[in-house]
Amino acid sequence: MTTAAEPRLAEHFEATIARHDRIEPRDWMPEAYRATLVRQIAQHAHSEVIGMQPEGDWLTRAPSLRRKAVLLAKVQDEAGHGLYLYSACETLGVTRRELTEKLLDGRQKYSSIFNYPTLSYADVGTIGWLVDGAAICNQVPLCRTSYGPYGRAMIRVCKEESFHQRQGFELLMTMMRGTDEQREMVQESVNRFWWPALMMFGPPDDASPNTARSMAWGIKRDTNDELRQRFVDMSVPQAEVLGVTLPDPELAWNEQRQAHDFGEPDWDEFWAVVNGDGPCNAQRIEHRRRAHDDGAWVRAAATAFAARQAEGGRGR
Ligand code: FAQ
Repeated sequence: MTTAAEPRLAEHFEATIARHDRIEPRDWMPEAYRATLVRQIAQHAHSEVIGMQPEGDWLTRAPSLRRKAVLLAKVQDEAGHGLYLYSACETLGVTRRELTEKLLDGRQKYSSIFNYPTLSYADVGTIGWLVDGAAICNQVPLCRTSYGPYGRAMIRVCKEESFHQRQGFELLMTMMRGTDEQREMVQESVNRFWWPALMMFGPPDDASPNTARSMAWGIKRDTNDELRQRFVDMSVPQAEVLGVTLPDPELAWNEQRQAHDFGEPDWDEFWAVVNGDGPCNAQRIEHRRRAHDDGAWVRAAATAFAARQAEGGRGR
């Protein structure tokens, strides 16, 4: 509904964005800005929660108590990130229930990376190093996003993702100092995850329908290609320290650009995975649906308890 005050409110909104100040839940915002935030924050929250599955698969098979404790802490952190992000999204007038329904019936997405399987324990290290590494590249700029609750959630998430990346790198380093078989496991894992990690940043800028608008609103601070480049430049020296080869024959330092040239990810594979046809899409959603159904009694008990408290409160 358009009101007489709307042009003035829109002016105030535009001025706030131009000053790089924060929009807060109480502020007026254009409907398209709100919808874009709900889309991105929900996708991000769903990614954190679905992202627990590939690593969670290895909790019972961790090679030592120490590795198990570290992995358990990491997977629990991802659940916490999901919760901060669902809460940030709720400040935009949607409920957690709506968001969960949209994830389960395919109306909202989650990151393509979590539709790939984890085939060996080296994958736990590679996810920490490359997937959390890519997440950090993407999310550090989001600490300065224009919507207050999202930016504040990102600050804490980024601190924890840094620990996640370090534990992954340390795990891979330990394996690289081990046997030939362990080194092969690491290389094989990096070969499988490198390209999907590059795809996490989304389609190339000229095929990204949302980037220009999201940049203008200060929701995104960098384009998909800028972030992908930053990730490649960050990962190459780390791969050298580890002693692994990144599986891209086109990867080379470009003196003129002061950046690495690299090959083109397989965008057909990316869109197939995004549109539901990746190696684990069906399994991930099925697992999430089962967990949601199994949790029905907890939600019912919590709702009944809250109702009882409210009744008791009135009676006293
Ligand atoms: N996967 O126009 P754009 C993590 C969709 S968290 C699936 O470029 P946008 C932590 C996109 O939604 C990882 N879909 O879109 C962790 C859009 O479709 P729609 C998650 C993708 O929004 C680590 C369409 O393609 N991080 O890893 C993907 O401007 C380890 C066109 O794309 C975030 O969500 C993709 N990779 O830019 C947890 C960060 N890329 O919605 C556990 C926040 C694109 O119009 C273990 N999100 N699409 O139907 C973002 O920064 C952005 O949403 C992008 C996409 C960069 C992902």
